[in-house]
Amino acid sequence: MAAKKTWRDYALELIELGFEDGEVIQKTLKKYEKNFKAKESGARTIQKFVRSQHRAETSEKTFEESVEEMKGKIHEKAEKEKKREAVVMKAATDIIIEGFIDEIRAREHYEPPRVKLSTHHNLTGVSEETIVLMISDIQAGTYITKESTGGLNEYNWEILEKQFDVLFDTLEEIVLRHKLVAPIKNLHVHLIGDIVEGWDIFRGQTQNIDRDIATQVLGVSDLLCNFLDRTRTLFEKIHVVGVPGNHGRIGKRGENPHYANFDYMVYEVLRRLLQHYPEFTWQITQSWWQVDDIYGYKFLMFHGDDIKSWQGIPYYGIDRAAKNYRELLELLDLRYDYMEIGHFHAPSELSGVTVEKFVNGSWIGGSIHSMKGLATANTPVQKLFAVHPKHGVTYRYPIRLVLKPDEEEN
Ligand SMILES: [Mn+2]
Repeated sequence: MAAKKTWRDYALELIELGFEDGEVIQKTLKKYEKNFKAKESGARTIQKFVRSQHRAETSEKTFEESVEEMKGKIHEKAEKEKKREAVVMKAATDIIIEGFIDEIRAREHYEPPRVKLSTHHNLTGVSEETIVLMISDIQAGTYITKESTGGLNEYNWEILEKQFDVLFDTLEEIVLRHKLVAPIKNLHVHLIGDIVEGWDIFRGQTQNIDRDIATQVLGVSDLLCNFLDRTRTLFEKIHVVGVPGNHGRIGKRGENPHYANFDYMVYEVLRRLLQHYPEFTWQITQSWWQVDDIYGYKFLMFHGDDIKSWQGIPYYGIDRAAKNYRELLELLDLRYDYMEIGHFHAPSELSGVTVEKFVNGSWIGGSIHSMKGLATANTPVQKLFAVHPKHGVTYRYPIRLVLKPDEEEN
């Protein structure tokens, strides 16, 4: 029995007999209509089949011929693209060149503006500057031996006396140098607390001091008085501002008012010792904070012992204190530009959105507490900076209170 013919076989027969495509589709569909679910999809299936037959007939090219043909097409396309790019480049270059030519033609009679000479090009018009010296964390009376620290640090009253000479000599050198460039007449001394070491701030402190509290107060007042007296050779006016620290407090923390403080006594003694010199002006009150105004720039200062540290690092606390004080002082319509603190013995300058913060160093360097407890010690440093009427704080110097070997011998 012959195999049953499919619609494909029928369609092929019709193609062979020379029927047109349309007729093949019509006839095949009509004959096999029942076998296709929908008429339309059946017609499409037959049409696809008929076309595939035609393609098989016509695509008689060899593989190699087809490759060659394709190569030609690709080359042709690439050539076209290259030409197009060249045309775009040329057009764009022409536009730029034409633009230059037009601009140059339009400026044939251009005259440059007259140059205005800045006063800064010669030094006759230079503004004066004011020097600020931060003094804090002297902790006068501190006694640290080389032996007890394994040679890491040494501190005593004789070293303190020599440090005052180093401070003055360095101040003099910096100021004389800058006076060659700009007039400098005013010094502002910012006393930021912990001038004395105290004697009952922490347990066992009496074993780490070489002067009792009365001699600390009077002795360091003498040294500061002598230092301030010498600054009269460099400056016409000296403004002294003072805030107390935590080492000079009397009694336990919070037991007495914050102004019951030996630092405050030192400031009062200084004011009395120097009261007959007209060069000095004093800003000493019972407040724990002060704002000094220099050319309209406001310098807020307080000691900093209320600032919290996290893992021994106070910088987040300093930042927060700066923002909080900004808000607090709005009660007095007072906006400050710079903040100065001591207490942390880690000299640094911290920038901020609006306020720059200066943290002073100490005089004693590494204490037994910092070295044994935190394995850290900072070089003894006090900060000096200049204030310019137009630019605010400009140059700044760390004054290192380190004795050279020959100074130690004397
Ligand atoms: Mn302190």
